[in-house]
Amino acid sequence: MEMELREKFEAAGQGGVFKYFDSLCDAERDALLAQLGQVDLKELGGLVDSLVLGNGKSEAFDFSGLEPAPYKILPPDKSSDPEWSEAKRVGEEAIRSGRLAAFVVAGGQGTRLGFDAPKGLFKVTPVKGKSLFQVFAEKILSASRKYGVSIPWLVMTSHINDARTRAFFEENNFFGLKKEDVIFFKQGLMPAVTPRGEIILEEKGKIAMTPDGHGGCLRAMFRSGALEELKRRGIDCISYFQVDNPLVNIIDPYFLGFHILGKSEMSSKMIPKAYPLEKVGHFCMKDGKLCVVEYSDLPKSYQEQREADGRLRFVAGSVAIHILDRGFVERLGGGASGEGLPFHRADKKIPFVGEDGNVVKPDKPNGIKFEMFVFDALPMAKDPVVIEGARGDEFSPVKNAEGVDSPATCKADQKKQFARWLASVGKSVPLDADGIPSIDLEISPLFASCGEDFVSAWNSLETKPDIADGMYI
Ligand code: UD2
Repeated sequence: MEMELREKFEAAGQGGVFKYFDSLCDAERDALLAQLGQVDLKELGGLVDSLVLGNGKSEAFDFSGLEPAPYKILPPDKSSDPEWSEAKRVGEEAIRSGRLAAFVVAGGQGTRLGFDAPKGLFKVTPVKGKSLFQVFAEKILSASRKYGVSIPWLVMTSHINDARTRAFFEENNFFGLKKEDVIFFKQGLMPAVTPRGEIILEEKGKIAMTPDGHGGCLRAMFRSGALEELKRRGIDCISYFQVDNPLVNIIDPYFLGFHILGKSEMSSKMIPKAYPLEKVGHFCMKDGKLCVVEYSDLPKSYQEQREADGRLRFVAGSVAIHILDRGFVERLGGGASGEGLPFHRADKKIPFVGEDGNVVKPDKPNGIKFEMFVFDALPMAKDPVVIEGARGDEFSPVKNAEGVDSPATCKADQKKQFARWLASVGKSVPLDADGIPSIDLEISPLFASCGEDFVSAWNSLETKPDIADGMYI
C-alpha cells in the first residue's frame, strides 16, 4: 500500500507528504497511510489548479444581469390568508404522515464566539440557560407530541466535535427525544494546502484535514447512510438549519406546505435584511436560476442599492433555513448525476511542521482550505421556492462574543418574542427604553413553540403565572 500511495502522491506533485515517513514508527506510518488513502487526488488537483494556482479567478462572479429573487411575501396575518392557510394544511398533513426530518449542521468550529466546545453546547436562554441543542431538541419534541409522530433529527458534526457532541446528548438523555430518533454523522474532510498547492503536514505523520463546509452535508448524508435511513422511514423532506440560531422555527407547516405545493427540490426562507451590509447571503436570480450570493462576494454598491421608493433592492437575506428534498440530496450527494457543489477557498491559520521539524502555530493565514456551501445547491434544484419569514420569530444567531449577533442580542430577541406572545393574550411585560423586556422571562418550547400555539396553551392553563422576573413556563 505504501508504494502504491507514494507513486500516486508523487505523480500528483504531492510527494512532500512522505517527507518524514522514514522517521515515523509503525503506528504513525499506518495512521498517515490511512489518512492519505482518504484523499481524492483528482478532486484536490482540480481545486489547486482553479482556486489556488489560478488565484481564485475561476471563482470570480459575473454580476451582469443579476436580479433580486422573487419570494412569497409574508401576509400581516398568515393564519387568515387563504394561500398561506392552504400551505399550512398541506404542511401539517405531511408532518402528521411522518414525511419530515429535522437537520442541524453543527460541524463548524465557532471560532468567532470564542467558546471552547461544540457550539450546540452554548447556553442561550434567558432564565434556564438552556443550551442551543436543548432548545432544538425541545422544539422537535414538542412538534412530535403535537402531531403524534416521531420526527427524526439528523445532527451533522465534524471530526473535531463529534465525540463531545454525542457525549452531551448521552449525558442529557437526549433531552427527552428517543435515542434512535437522533442520527449523528460526521461531515467530510478536505486536505489543506499551501499557497503553492502542496498538502500541509500538520505533524510529521499527519496531514492537515479540515471540514469541507456545510455544503459537505449533501455527500456526508449520502455516504454515512443517513439518507438511506430516511428513505427506510418514508421521509422525503428535510428541514435544514444552523446550530447558532435558537429562534429557528424547525417544524414549520407553512414553509413545508409551500415546498410541497411548489414541487420544489429545495426551498428557502428569506428575511428582509436589517441593514444594507448585514452579513447574510442574498437571494438573487442569475441566468434564470435562483442563487445565493454571499455578503462577502456581493459588491457593496449592490448591497446598498435601493428601489425608487427607498426599499433595499437586494433585500432578501438568506438565513440558512431550507427544506431539502431527499431525492435531490441523493442526486447531488451521491454524485452519480455528475452534479456536485462547487468549492470555495478560505485562507486560514493552519499549524504546520517547520524547517526544524517542530510544529509551528502561525499567527496569520498560511494555508488554504476548501469548503462547499449548501446554498450553492439552489441553482441545481427544480422549482425552488423562497418564502418570507418574520425576523423576530425566526432569526437571532449567536455568532460573536459581543455586539451584533451575540449572546446578549439573542437573549433580548428571545425575550421580545415571549413578550409579544404574552401581549397577544393581554399580558404586558415591562420594557426598557430600547423596547427590550426589563425582566428575565422564558417560555419553553415544550409549552409552545410559536405564537399560534402559545394562545391555546395559555388559555388551557388553569392557574396563570404572574408576569415577574424569572418567569418560566
Ligand atoms: C452563514 C451564511 C450566511 C447567512 C448566515 C446566517 C455561509 C457561507 N454564510 O454565515 O449567508 O446565512 O450564516 O446566520 O454559510 N458548518 C458546518 N461545517 C462547516 C462549516 C460550517 O457544519 O464546515 C455549520 C456551522 O456549524 C453553522 C453553520 O454551518 O451551523 C454556519 O456556519 P458559519 O458560522 O461559518 O456561517 P456564517 O455565519 O459565516
